[in-house]
Amino acid sequence: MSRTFSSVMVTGGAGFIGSNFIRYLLGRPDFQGMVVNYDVLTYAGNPLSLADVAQQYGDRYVFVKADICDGAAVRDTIRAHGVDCIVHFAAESHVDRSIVAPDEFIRTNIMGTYTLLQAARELGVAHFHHVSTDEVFGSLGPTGFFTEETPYAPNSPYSASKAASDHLVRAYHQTYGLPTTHSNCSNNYGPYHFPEKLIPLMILNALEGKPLPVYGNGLNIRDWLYVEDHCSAIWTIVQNAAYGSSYNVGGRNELTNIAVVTKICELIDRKVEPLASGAPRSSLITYVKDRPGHDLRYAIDCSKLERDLGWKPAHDWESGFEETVDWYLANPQWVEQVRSGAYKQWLETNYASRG
Ligand code: NAD
Ligand code: TDX
Repeated sequence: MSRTFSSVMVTGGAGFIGSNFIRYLLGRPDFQGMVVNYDVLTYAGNPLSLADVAQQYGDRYVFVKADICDGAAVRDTIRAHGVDCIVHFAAESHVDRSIVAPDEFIRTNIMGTYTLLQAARELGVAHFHHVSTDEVFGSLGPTGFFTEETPYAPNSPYSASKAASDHLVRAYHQTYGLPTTHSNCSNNYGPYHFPEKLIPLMILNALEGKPLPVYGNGLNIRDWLYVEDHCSAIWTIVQNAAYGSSYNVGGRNELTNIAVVTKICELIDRKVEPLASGAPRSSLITYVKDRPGHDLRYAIDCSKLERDLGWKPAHDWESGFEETVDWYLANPQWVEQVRSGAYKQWLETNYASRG
């Protein structure tokens, strides 16, 4: 079985993973349809991430600036563009922001997902894929992995709102027979990643000789996946997975945060001029106050996806980190654009209070 679609609506397509997914999808020979990028452009959305795609693909690519909580706009878009598949990325995605101000997470992640599901059901959209996170499963100790059977135990307002959205997707399949699939993925990294998240923040601060703020003791563990591998997993699931099924997606690349930051420092020391002091960039590492409720370890068992659908990641973390550093070095104009006044203010407030 391999499904085909004529019009895929990508919510949150101007964000980090959504923009990578649109680029991936339009570049695939097995997809000849159109892509509707539905995004309200919050601080995290950047149309510049897709400027070349808009030029290259002409009328196969449409951008609609609208909110997923606006049911009328969602319905108009589905009707106007004959949408037969929704791939739903749009979300508030930053754990630290959810701790400071949860409201927008509840609205977008829960009410927004509900609004999309309801519209998809009413208008008979053929497929709804929901993109979610491993953070819904909570925190692991030193051993074990999250599987698709792991009970939900979210610890932050972000992960709780994503858990609620996962449950709504499940309910719309079970109750109304909506043709859904859903995936829970580990931490992504790669091009177009907004520099509030660990890897791009460390790359940019290290380049500028600024402190590298590591939360707590730096021993928290994340399972890193190159963003293009997440995109290939999603497309594999959308085309082939049974309705109502869920899949875990991960890279089998478990690293402590301090190991990630140290590796980034080494890569940058190798690629650009040394700091004025002559010290290695790892000297910029600064331990700061921990994130409240900070999950110790995430690790994904993705054997179901490998076994059922034959998916495999194409990147290991060493090649992926290097490609990512190279991308940031090659794209200073993108970096300048995302560093708007509002973002600067977030950095000042968040890190000032961590001391
Ligand atoms: P992001 O913050 O970079 O992008 C989110 C996008 O959604 C932005 O373009 C933003 O403008 C848009 N958006 C936000 N609220 C909206 C609204 N109300 N209406 C329309 N558009 C809205 O996020 P990301 O890192 O690309 O994550 C995408 C999805 O993948 C999220 O659902 C996230 O939970 C999930 N996910 C992310 C990761 C990761 O490591 N980044 C890992 C697993 C799952
Ligand atoms: O400055 C920092 N210093 C630091 O030590 C930042 C921003 C983060 N960290 C730590 C916290 C985490 O242990 O690094 C780790 C990664 O942090 P984030 O990049 O904020 O990601 P995380 O909280 O793990 O969540 C990410 O992966 C899962 C995405 O933001 C989520 O959207 C996704 O669901």
